[in-house]
Amino acid sequence: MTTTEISAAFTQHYGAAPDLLVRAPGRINLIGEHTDYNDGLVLPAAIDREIRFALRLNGTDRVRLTATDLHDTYEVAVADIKPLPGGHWANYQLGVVAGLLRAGVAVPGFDCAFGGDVPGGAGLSSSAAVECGIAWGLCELLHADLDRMKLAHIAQKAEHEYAKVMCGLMDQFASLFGRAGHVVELDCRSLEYCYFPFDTDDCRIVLCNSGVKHALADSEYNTRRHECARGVEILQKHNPAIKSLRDATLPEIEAAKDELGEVIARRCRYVVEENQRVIDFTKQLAEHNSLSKVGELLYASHAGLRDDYQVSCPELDTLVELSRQAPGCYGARMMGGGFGGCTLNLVATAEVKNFLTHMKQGYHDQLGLKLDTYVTTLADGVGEIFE
Ligand code: GAF
Repeated sequence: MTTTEISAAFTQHYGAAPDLLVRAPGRINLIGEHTDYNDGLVLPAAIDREIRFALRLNGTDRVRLTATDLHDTYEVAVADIKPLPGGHWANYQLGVVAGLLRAGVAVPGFDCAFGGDVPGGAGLSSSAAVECGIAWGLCELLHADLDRMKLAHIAQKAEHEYAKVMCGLMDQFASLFGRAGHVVELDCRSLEYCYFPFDTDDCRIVLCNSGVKHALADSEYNTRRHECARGVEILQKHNPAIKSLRDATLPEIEAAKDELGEVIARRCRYVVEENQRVIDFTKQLAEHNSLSKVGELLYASHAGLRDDYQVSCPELDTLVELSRQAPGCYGARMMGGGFGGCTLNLVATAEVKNFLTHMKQGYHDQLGLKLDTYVTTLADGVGEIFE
């Protein structure tokens, strides 16, 4: 849905024009997967796929929401907000309102129509975009002075408490802190961050959407978190300085491998190696800019996610294998939580067209599936839309 369409839907439903239009982008992540909730490093960016909101305070005590893409509405009194069962789409907004109230922002009734072009279930964090857009938009309308990091935490908590996914901070951070033409490294422990220009004259970030989202994605995500926490408990017995997997080393994991058991040892090993890959990746970006070197890191990340962290699926593996023979492709890996969604591919700008043809044909030939692709542009984080 375009901004004009969302604005028109707002006026039709609520009988007046909106006071504020907001855009909140989806995200990609170059490298650093499943490291955010382990106090580790991530390297995401906001992209030119976004959720757009039309907003206005309505002078009542009621929150009224219209999901324009779903042709559905939801209404509740602010005082009655609680998590809705059955994965209801309104949970993301309601969770944010609950978080703002807890942070001392007196949220009154408001009207909101929203929609956009972040494909759902593609691992591009449409849910984080919804959370961050409503959080920022309400603060604008209410002149509430919460900084963006605080908003990211409120949005993350909404995901925990209302969507019941125990996510890390990466997706919300990327949607709020994106900068056009840049990727941003976040240290999820210190919350320090650093922007790196990403030059698209040479290379584009291309997403290949496997078109699958396995039902177990959310439950397996929470399981991985528990496995990592269990790993830390065991490693701590040997070295009390280990507060999270960020602090562990490969020799320490090797030494404790009998106690950890095979599965947890693999999870721990993957996280430690992936953190190192983020360091190696940003070093390349800052110093050498060798695309084939960063491409190798992407393939290594995928292998770890597939074999040790075990969050890939046959469709994603097929796409990554196809990319190896694709024209102009430096590297590829599955992206996001896993069990479906997109692969991220680094592709020489001059070869993007040939790359897409190769991938679409190969995916169809091997799995009989249609492949949607997105050639992304790196965008600014959440902000107002000026028409
Ligand atoms: C999902 C989560 F929401 C993020 O916090 C992150 O853990 C990611 O999976 C995996 O890197 O997108």
